[in-house]
Amino acid sequence: VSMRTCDVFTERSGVKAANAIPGWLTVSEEVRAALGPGRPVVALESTLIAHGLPWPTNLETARESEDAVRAGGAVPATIAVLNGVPTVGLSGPQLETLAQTPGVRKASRRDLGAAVALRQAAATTVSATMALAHAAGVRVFATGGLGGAHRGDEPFDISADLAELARTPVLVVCAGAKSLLHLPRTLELLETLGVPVVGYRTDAFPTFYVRDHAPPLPVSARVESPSEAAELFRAHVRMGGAGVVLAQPCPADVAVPPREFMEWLGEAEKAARVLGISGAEVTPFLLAQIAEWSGGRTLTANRALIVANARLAAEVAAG
Ligand code: PSU
Ligand code: MN
Repeated sequence: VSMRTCDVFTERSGVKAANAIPGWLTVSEEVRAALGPGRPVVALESTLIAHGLPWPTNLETARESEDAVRAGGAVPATIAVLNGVPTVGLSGPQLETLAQTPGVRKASRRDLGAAVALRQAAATTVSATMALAHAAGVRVFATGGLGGAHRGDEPFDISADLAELARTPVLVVCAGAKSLLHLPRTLELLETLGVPVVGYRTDAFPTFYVRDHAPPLPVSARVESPSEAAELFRAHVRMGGAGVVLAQPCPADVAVPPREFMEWLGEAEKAARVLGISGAEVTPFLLAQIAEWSGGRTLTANRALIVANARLAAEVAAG
C-alpha cells in the first residue's frame, strides 16, 4: 500500500485513482478531480483556524493560505471533521463556519475516532491532519509551527505531532517548531523517532515567529529548492521512512525579536500555571496570551509564516 500511495507523489501517472479513497472519508470534488490524475494537492490544517488564531485573522489566514497554494500551482485541501465526517477540502462556507464557531473540538490523532462516533465538529492538529491527508492520498501538508516537547518537567507534555511524523509518510512544511517549546528536546525526539528535519535554505532550525535561536539549532539536512525537498522525501519514504519536516524560516520583516518574546512567554507560562491550564489547552492559551502582550505582532508574524509555508508546499507538490 505504501508503495502505491507513494506513486501519487513520484509520478503523474494516475495510478492511484480517486476510487482508492476510503468510504469513510469525504473528499471535495475539486480535490478528487486533482488526485485522480495525480495533480498536486496541498493539505492545510484547521486547528490553527479554530484555536491558534482569533477571529477574523483566522479566516483571513485560511483564505490567504488557500490562495497561496493555488498561486504555487496546487489545489488546496483544508482538513477538518464536520459533524462527525472527516473531510478533505472544505468549501468556503464550511471554512467560515469553522472559523466562527466557538467550542469546536481540537482533535489530535487519538481524538478522530471519538469525533466521528460522537458526530462532533473537530479542528485537526498536525497529527490528525497528517492522518487524514494520508488516507486521501495527499502527500504534502503546510502549517505554521509544529508541536513538540514543552518546557519544564511539570506538567509533562509532548505533542502527538512528533509520534505522527514517525508513522505517517507526509511532508510537513512549517516554520520549524513553536518557539514556546523546549526546542533542543523537540529536535532530539525527532531524531529518536527517525524524522528528518530539513532546513529550506537554512542550516539553523527555524523556531516559528522567532527567527534566531541562540545558539542556533541544527537541522539534519539542508535543501535549496522545492525539487530537492521532494527528492529527499521520496528517498526517505522509499527506504521505509515516514514523515519529513521541511522547515522554512519566518519572513524576516515580521519576525519577533527573541528577547521580547521570552518575556511574553514567561508571563504567559505564569498565567497558565495560575489558571491550571493543561493538556490540549496549553498551546492555544499560550499563543493567545503572547498575541495579546505583543499587541498583535505575533499574529502578523504567524499569519505571514503560514502563508509562506503554503506557497512553498505547493511548489514542492507541483515540482
Ligand atoms: N501552527 C500555528 N498555530 C497553531 C498550530 C500550528 O501557527 O495553532 C497548531 C497545530 O495544529 C499543532 C498544534 O499540531 O498547534 C500543537 O498543539 P499541541 O501542542 O497541543 O500538540
Ligand atoms: Mn500536549
